[in-house]
Amino acid sequence: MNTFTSKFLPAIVASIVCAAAQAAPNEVSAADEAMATNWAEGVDMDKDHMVSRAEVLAIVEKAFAAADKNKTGKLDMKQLAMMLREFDPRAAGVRSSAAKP
Ligand SMILES: [Ca+2]
Repeated sequence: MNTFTSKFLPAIVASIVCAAAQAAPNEVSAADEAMATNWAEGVDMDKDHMVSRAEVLAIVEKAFAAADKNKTGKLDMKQLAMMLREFDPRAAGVRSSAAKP
């Protein structure tokens, strides 16, 4: 696991599941499942109806690259906030723009 993955992946995964976990941490509602299905639509590149680690990492890398406007390989807090917002369905709509093919 590279530095980018080890530093950002846990925060991004937490961001993705945060909205659902706030209401009922041990249950997945139909709305939560619909949100995940909608988000996965742009992430599931091989269309096997599963989201692999590689597919998630590809989306994270794409979102990082989009947020790193000055191409330094690092994000300041504003850039990081913009990137994380891409994964928060409450802020960016049900489907993340980072997840769009
Ligand atoms: Ca897949």
